[in-house]
Amino acid sequence: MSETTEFKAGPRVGLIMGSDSDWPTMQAAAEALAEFDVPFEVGVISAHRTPQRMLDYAAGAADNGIEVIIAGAGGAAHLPGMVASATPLPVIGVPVPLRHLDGLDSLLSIVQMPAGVPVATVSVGGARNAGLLAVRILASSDAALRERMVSFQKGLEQMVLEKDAALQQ
Ligand code: RP5
Repeated sequence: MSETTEFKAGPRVGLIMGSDSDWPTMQAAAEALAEFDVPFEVGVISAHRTPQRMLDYAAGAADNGIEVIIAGAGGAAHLPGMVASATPLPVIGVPVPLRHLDGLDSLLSIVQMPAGVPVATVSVGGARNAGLLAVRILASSDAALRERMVSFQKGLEQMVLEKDAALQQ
């Protein structure tokens, strides 16, 4: 063993989805987390096809070091809400748009939670914002991550200013 033991951080965010068909939408959340070097795990967990696996995952997530869960699903999108019912962790729901109804079904399935069981729902297909929101939640108790979020926001501001400047020429 080397003199310095390399510390490898475990996943802080659980990024789960109801089907592998959700991945083309959900990978934007993975990319956002990777941009901030936030360690995360990815998994397919179906509320309807693997209900016990979903409950086991939700119940064990906090003890496994997960701090935020991002859950994406489409159609009768019960995964985020059911996961939120079985964990004390913050859950961010991503309505995945499917072929029918343009994702309105997914949105309403996720956003209309009963009082007492919150899910922070992002826009239809808004997986990037889900990743960024997870970063912000972690950053509330992580000064280094907060600093990175501040410079990310400055980057957004700079981008708009440059576009405006280009228009003025
Ligand atoms: C939902 O059913 C999944 O989240 C997915 O959006 C949708 C369709 O799943 P597949 O039939 O493509 O596996 O539970």
